[in-house]
Amino acid sequence: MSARLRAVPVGVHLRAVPVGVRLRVVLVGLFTMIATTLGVGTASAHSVVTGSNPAEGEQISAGPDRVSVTFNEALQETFPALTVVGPDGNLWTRSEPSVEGATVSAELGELGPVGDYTIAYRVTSADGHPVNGTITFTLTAEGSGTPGAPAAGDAAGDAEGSSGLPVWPFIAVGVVVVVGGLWFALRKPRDEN
Ligand SMILES: [Cu+2]
Repeated sequence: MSARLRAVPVGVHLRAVPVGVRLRVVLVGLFTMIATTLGVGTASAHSVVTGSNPAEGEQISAGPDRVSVTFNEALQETFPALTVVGPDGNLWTRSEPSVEGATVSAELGELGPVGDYTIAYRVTSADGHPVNGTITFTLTAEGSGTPGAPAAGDAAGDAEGSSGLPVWPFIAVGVVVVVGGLWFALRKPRDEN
């Protein structure tokens, strides 16, 4: 029996495999591929935020002298961005940001209207990738500070996300593989005789 199967052409051999088995093989491949794709975002080790002052979600009654965001490892010192935009839409940071070790910081001080303030940061990871994001805190008591210029859109943002790799090519390849695999698994075996 097996000797006879080994003798027939490969194409016929494949068609001898039941559709259910072929479908299972395709599904296992599909899940492997999805897992691989999801792993792409975490494979490279970007610097990760470990804390900030003020902290995410913190309620404060007065601004600290400096606003800072700290990462898990020393940053590269090139082109840091760090802004605080108030509920009035104005900039409240009073200096350019500076990087010292794992921390990027800028002068802040007295704030203004009560409400949500958003810290926006962009730094260069130790591995050379840009990392950006936002942190929001709340001022609970009105300050007497003078705001800076109106924030022009997303001051520190608009760079690519924290993952340096675009994901869509992986998704496109995945769709092609899945559609091809399903077509192969589900097509009617042709009667050879
Ligand atoms: Cu990276």
